[in-house]
Amino acid sequence: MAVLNPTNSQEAIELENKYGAHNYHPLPVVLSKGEGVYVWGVEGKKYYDFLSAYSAVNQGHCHPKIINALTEQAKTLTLTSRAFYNDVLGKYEKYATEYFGFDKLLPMNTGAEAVETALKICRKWAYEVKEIEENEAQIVVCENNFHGRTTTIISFSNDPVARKNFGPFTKGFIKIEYDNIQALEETLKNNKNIAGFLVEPIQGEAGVYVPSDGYLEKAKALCEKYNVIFIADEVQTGIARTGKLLAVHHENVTPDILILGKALSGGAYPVSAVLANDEIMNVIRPGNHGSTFGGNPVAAAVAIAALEVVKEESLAENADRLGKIFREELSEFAKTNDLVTLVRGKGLLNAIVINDSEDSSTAWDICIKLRDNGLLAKPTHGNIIRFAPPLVMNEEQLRDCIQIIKKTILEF
Ligand code: IF1
Repeated sequence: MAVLNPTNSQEAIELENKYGAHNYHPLPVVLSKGEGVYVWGVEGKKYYDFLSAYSAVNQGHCHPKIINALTEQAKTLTLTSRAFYNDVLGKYEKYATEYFGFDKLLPMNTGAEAVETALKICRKWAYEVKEIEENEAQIVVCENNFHGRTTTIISFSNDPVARKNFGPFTKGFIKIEYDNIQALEETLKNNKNIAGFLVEPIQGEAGVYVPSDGYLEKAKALCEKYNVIFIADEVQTGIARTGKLLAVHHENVTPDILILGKALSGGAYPVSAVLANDEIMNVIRPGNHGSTFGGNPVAAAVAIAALEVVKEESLAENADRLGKIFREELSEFAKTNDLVTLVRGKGLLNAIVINDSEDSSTAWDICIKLRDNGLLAKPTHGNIIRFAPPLVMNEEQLRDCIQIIKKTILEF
């Protein structure tokens, strides 16, 4: 019988199973507290968090500065809607546009909403600036992309589990192979109706696929050549996760439209954003787009604090340095162990590929054992385990985690 105030894992799991939609298959662990790189189970067991809520908690759990911004603003003014101005949104928009180097910011709440917003801006720009025939705009996306869960976004996904029985789908998207610059050039050369190219600088959910050096730079150059908008989805790779403020900065690429989410709030509140310069963003006029919570004072205050923490604590530099140690150590280990075939990633967005079939339970079983050994991670597709700790981790903690990972894999 489920109880209202669960005091142990079993009861908490039963409550979710009985009263919650089954749209996830969580690892069997029930968390009740988070601080920095640690989370605690409801029975008090302490874990290293090596998922960071899919890179939303880059600044560490419950960062004091971010929580203080959240609570102070929440006690003052939570929501006005955009029917009126408020005294925080403009400050946030100024701070964030200067922080990332764009003229304007359109505030939303979730990553998927920001992706949808970017698609709408791109299409409107295509009709009103590039003068593509109305309803003919095409946006190029990559195979094995992940950009969110809305009906339009899954329309251009090729993940059957994310798509099946959710049709009919939105038209106007062309899928090409990721990290294949010839495929992009062919598409842009042979089709006059291309409005934009939407790409993850590293494909996260697909299994942390890092594209070839120069791919993003060449893709941006092709977009310029064919007057196509380069849209970078940095919801997961942004905010210092890959060792630079943005993953596109590994190639000195400035996207025409930048999409942010997740760690834009440090995981304290749903905050996402679309940034662009005036010649693109000014196609949006009053009434074209909006959101009840988009740009609310709490989101604005939290995002300013979350972005300040990234700079004050040099999180990008820390992610770069610790990520190199992580990949070096685990690559060495992979040479001596036939269960781990390879390690890949950038900064503190990494993954190991397990030497077993896609449909084997080995990656999952390893994550269960990692949990027992005090570290939380979860497989992405099949036999790939993503490792993404909060960027506030220090070297001693990282080396402790590396030991836990090695010890656990050796137990198989
Ligand atoms: C789930 C992972 C999945 C994203 C990129 C947009 C969004 C995401 C690059 C949408 C969201 C989350 C969603 C969550 C699991 C996680 C995820 F890659 F991060 F691990 F699914 F692929 N662009 N990613 O990664 O942002 O609307 O969720 O705020 O849906 O299961 P959102």
